[in-house]
Amino acid sequence: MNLKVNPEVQEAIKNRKPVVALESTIISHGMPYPQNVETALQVEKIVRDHGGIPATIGIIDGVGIVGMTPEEIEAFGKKGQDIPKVSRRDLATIMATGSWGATTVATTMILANLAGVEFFVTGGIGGVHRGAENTFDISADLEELARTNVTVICAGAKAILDLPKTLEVLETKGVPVLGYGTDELPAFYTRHSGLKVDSRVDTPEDVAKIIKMKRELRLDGGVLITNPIPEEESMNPDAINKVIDDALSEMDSLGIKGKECTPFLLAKVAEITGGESLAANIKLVFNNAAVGTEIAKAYFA
Ligand code: PSU
Ligand code: MN
Repeated sequence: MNLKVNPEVQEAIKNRKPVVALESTIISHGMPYPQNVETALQVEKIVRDHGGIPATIGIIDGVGIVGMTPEEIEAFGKKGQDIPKVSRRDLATIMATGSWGATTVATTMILANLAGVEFFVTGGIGGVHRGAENTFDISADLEELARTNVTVICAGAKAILDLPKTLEVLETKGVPVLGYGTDELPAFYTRHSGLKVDSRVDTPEDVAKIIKMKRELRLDGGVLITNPIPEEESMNPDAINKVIDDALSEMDSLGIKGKECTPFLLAKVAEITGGESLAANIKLVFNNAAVGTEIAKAYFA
């Protein structure tokens, strides 16, 4: 198999230790250098501080790497957008041709699952884009959550997406959307979307029980834990929504489509907010790393 699992990660999987997968699109396409590398390394440290084993995932020379070295993380950060963003449809081509690839939520789930990693922490998932009724732009992340047995801990989805439609698709596909300490779907930079999650969970043990029950029932697919950004780091909803609207109209006027949409919007929002959104983004990933590792620990306890 075209998969290289870091020996420490391999050993931890074998011994049912709490391994936590991390994605590389957030590094190469989601944040600028050098904050992307600093964040990725700090997230790994938070996972370790909570007693977990981090496994950052990406593709190097056609090989799926599960558990990158700090040097590899540095390379993903530095090369940035020169590394192709790889979703489900791209995966076979990128690996067959020996290319590098930054894995999205979808492909990080696929490679994590192949290696036997059951938990994955990120910032935000892809979803149904605004205007999807015309463009049909729906992230492959949703399809992957429907079929691959990996629990994903995130801060909800950004308001660059159509959040009500994203929830509807997750419902259709049978993906449990759990609110960590909240009844409301968090909207990434802010704690509130005005939308209800399926169910509120308050402890790592609550989540572990639900995941175990889902597996017992042989209901294939992921579980999505949405963990709100801490109050003190969250952004002003009116301000961020205005910025998002501006970024969306610029995207339309530039004619940006398909897989370029998400990276464009992330960069634009960071640019307009003068780094404020980037700071919030970094903090929410840290928070997810802590909660995700606690959930993985409760699951394997
Ligand atoms: N949302 C974010 N930050 C990100 C992404 C999404 O807030 O970095 C990345 C993730 O890798 C996600 C991908 O899987 O974008 C979704 O891209 P698309 O919409 O093209 O499927
Ligand atoms: Mn898309």
